[in-house]
Amino acid sequence: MQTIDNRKKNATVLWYQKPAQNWNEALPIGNGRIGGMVFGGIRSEQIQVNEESVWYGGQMQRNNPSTKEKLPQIQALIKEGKIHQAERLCKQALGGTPQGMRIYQTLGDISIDYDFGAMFTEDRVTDYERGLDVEQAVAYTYFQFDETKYKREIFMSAPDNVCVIHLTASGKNKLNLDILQTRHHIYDYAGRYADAEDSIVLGGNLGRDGLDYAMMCKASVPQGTVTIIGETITIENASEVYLYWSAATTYRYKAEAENAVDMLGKVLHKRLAYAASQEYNRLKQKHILDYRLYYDRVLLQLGKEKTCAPEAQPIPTDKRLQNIVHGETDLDLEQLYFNFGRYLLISCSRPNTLPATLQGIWNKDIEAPWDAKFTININTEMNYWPAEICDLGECHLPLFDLLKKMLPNGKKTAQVMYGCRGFVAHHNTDIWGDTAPQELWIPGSFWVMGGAWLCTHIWTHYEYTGDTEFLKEMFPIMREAALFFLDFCIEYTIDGRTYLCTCPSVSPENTFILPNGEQGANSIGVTMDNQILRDLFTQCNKAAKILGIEDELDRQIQDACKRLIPTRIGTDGRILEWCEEYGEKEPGHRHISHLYGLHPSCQITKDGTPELAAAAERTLQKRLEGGGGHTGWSRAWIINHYAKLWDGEQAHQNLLQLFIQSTLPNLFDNHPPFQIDGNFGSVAAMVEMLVQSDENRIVILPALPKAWDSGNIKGVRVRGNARMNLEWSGGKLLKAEICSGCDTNRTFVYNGNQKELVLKKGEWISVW
Ligand code: FUC
Repeated sequence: MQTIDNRKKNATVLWYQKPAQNWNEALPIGNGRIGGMVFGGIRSEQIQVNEESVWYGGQMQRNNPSTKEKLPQIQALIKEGKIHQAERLCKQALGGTPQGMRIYQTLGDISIDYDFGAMFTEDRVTDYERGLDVEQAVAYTYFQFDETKYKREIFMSAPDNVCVIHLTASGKNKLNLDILQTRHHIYDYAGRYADAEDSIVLGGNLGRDGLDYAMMCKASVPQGTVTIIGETITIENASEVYLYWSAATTYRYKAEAENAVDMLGKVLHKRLAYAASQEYNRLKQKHILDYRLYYDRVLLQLGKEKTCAPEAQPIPTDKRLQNIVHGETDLDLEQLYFNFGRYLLISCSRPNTLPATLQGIWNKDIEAPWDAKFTININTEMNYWPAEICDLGECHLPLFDLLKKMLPNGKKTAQVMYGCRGFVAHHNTDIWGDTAPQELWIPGSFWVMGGAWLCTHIWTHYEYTGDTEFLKEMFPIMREAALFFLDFCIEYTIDGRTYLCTCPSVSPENTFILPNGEQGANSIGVTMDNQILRDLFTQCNKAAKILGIEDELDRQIQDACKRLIPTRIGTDGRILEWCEEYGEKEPGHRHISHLYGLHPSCQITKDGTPELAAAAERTLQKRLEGGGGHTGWSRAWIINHYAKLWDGEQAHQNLLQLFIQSTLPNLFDNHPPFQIDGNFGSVAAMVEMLVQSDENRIVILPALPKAWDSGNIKGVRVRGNARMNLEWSGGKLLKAEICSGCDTNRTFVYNGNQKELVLKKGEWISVW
């Protein structure tokens, strides 16, 4: 029998038998505020580090003053089908001024260089292993050189807001080390921290109107010596070393009477001194307990306890990923991927931190791909798909803080650019909550739905938590978002019926071909916009009812909702992406925006709207035939879509494809390059395969693939403020239990059967 420990290691530890050769092999740690990528080098340990607010430059005003004047002309040209002319004008009059917003940057690196003596060669090192235990949120490296066993443990504690590194060597006086901090040679000061004999500090400023930042490292040794030489902490003759590291910027800490450098130094010095005053095991246990408060809420077990040969050894993660490429089934790896995804969310998005960027908190570059911003035409939203269903609702909160920050900017953008009331945001935002368009990119930039889509997350959080106070606090933002569209939408007639439509808009980021051969992206009444608005408007109405604010504006929103173009099916049986049936330049386009209604929304359902569901299925098939799903996040969206279509086999096949095509050795999602949305999107999809809920019903095991014939999941959340446990075997449900956060009636569906149950607040009851 394979031991339980081996199976547990398979499902909860990412581990490798050689140091990371590049960043995509390094292992991520983080506490929401600070993050790091651990390489596990032998002679030199490198930890690439981030701090969430290291964004270049200050807040800008980028609203284009010419938009208002040119908008009617752009809209008229689009209505007349003169897309080429309209798009030229869009580029001139709709772009942000300046074109781009602020960017998230790497903070730098910590290096720990071991001096093993002049005769050291790596080929004499044995028993090397490095890993990341996602159940404990601790990274480790072990190896042996000559007779000495070396060990490192690294974690990023949220309660103490520090990175803690514990280095040991089994022999006496074996640890002789140099520790250095760097930032791509672009820092203003570095050296010994004036008030300490054992700490180094590095800092500078982040550009025009930018924040100040600093990072500090402190060393402590029970025996041996710590000296600072220049910028380096040097340690001699130790057998145990504790390093404490942290970073901060003036985003959260404001300098008042004193200068920023002194202020940040004091903040960090105090933080590190407090961490160092605590006994290591206590610090570590505190970190683990805090982390597990989130992590332990959900447990997924796929497959039965496996039996295999007694000599069976666990296999390193990178090799197991390769085995999937060669057609092996590895349910433990699927479980590990699920656990790792939850680990990532807890490690990069916590209450009172900034939300997860395109790379979570982990970015090695000064100029990162897509600036490591918040791209809100799918990516940021996808980052938060697992939050509620995996009972990590608190991890969702940073997104709402960002929305609050966007609100005043978005009201200004609405008014200055479009002459509209309400709140608008385009397809990106940054640390300052910028809402003006990003770049002059025809298929992406001129899209006014970013704020609206984010606002649907307010409703989602409410649905899963039943938190009326939260809804009340956030409701004004939803209403402002809706209000914008009451002013912005124009009338457009299709087949004799007049609808309210967004214009200009794009179906992110696709390009159509008109019957005359002209290509374009900007259009009117795009399907995704109608679907997002249908959600936003109905959610505003529902919230108004709950909060007792059913006023005139609420009625106007209700009327506007009735005048949106319904989701329609084209002559080839697919969902129409635009309001007319156009040709597509890229049939396998990565965005599948017109299936927003299927997922993340519940407007299209298998049982409620079977014709639309069948059309959605044909849409997916065509996208896949055209090469769709080629980016990690696109594949993750497809898995969710198939889950919603109750097609477990397709969902699972696409999950495997994600492992094969879009997963890096450290299990990070590969766009390429690394982008974290695919990790989060597919974790969400794995739950959607097992349980789905909307306001009408809860569907149990809707998309169970044959490969998952047995298993259980505990603690997942469903809409209506409830949590569930499920167990199945041989593809059949054994047990389903639910505990609701309120007294209510719910409908359950399993395998075509329906059941209505009365639920009592706080009581677990058996459903099947
Ligand atoms: C959207 C996507 C790209 C990428 C970028 C960050 O523009 O179309 O694939 O994910 O965001």
